[in-house]
Amino acid sequence: MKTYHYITALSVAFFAAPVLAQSMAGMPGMASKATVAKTGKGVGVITALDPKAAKITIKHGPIPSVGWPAMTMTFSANPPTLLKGLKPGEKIGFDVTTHGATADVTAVRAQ
Ligand SMILES: [Cu+2]
Repeated sequence: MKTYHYITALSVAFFAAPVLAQSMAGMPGMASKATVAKTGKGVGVITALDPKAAKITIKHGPIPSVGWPAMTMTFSANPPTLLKGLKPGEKIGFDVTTHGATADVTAVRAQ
């Protein structure tokens, strides 16, 4: 009986090992996919500006190239100087670069 249990445990370990190795190998791939930069162009209305923190909040339309539906969200301005002269309520076109869950606005155009 003792031998039987030992063999069972061993065979479970043997069969589980490749699965475990495979899922661990998948993790770095997923991580790098999440942090890979994507770029897109959007159009929206500025709802808030925080020049000190270099933040801009935009109610924007869908941006398919980064997989976003329409939403209101806050971006980091990169470079921060692109916030100069902007006002809440202004309609703008903008370029965005995403890094996983965070996003930078990298250019702003008058609409
Ligand atoms: Cu968004």
